[in-house]
Amino acid sequence: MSKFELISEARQTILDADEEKALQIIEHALTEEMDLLELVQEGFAEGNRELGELFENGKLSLPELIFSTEVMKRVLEVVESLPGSNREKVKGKVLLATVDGDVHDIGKGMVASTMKSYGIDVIDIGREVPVDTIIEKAKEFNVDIIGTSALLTSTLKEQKKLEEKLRELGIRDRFTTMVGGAPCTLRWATRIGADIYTEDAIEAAKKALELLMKKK
Ligand code: B1M
Repeated sequence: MSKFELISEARQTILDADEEKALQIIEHALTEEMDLLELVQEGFAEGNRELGELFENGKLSLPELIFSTEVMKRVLEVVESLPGSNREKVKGKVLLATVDGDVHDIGKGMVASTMKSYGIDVIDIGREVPVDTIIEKAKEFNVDIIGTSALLTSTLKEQKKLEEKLRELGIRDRFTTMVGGAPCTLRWATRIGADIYTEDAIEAAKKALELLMKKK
C-alpha cells in the first residue's frame, strides 16, 4: 500500500469507527517505516475533523461520534506507546491537562504525542482536571510548562482561573503557561496573561521545544 493510500485508509477507519483496521494500518505503516506522526496528523486526525463536521451538521449521532472518538483515542494510545523517533530527549517537562468540566481530550492527546515525538517529557494528567490538581501536579513533577486544553466556551474560564491561582500563590513566574483548544484564541491568551497560545499540536510542540532548548 502506498503512503497516500495508508493516509486515506487511516482517515476512513475513524469515520467507520473500525478499530481493528486502524491498528492494522499502524502496523503496516511501521513495516513501511512511515512517519507515524504524519499518519496521525494527515490521516486519522483528518477523519476525526470530518467527524466533527458531520456531527455539527446533524449527520452523525452522539453514540456514533463516541464510537469513532474511542477509536481515535486508541490510535493515539498505541502510537504513543511505540518507541519514539531517534530524537534526543529534551531537558525539561511539560504538564498537560484538559480543564475541569471538559471531557474533550483528543486534541490534548495529539499535543502530547507530538511533543513526545519531539523528545519532550510529557506528563499528561488527563481530563476534567481542577485547577488545584493541575498546580499540585506541576509542583510535584517540577515541570517547566503547564499546558491546558479547553474545548467548550463554558470551560475556557478555567484557563483564566489557573493564571489567577498561580499569581495568588506567588508561583506564577515558576512556570510557563500554554493554552489551546478550539475556542481558545491568541486574544484570549493575552487577555488572561498566558505565556503561549498555539493553534495546533505541531505548533504547540515546536513552541515548547524552542522554550525548553532556550532554558537549558
Ligand atoms: Co463535544 N463539543 N461535547 N464531544 N465535540 C464540541 C467541542 C462542539 C464544538 C460540537 C458542537 O456542538 N458544535 C461543542 C462545543 C460548543 C462550545 O462550547 N463552543 C461540544 C459540545 C457542546 C459537547 C457536549 C456538551 C455535548 C452534549 O453532551 N450535549 C459534551 C460536553 C461534555 C463535557 O465536556 N462536559 C460533548 C461531548 C463530546 C464527546 C464525549 C462525544 C466527544 C469527546 C470525546 C473525547 O475527546 N474523548 C466530543 C467531540 C469528539 C466533539 C467534536 C466533534 C470534536 C472535538 C475533537 O476531538 N476535535 C467537537 C466539534 C469540533 O471540534 N468540530 C465537539 C479534534 C481535535 C484534534 O481538535 O480538540 O480542537 P481540538 O485540538 C486541536 C487544537 O485545538 C489544538 O491542537 C489540537 C490538534 O491540532 N489544541 C491545543 C488542543 N488543545 C491544545 C492545547 C495546547 C495547544 C494546542 O496547549 C496546551
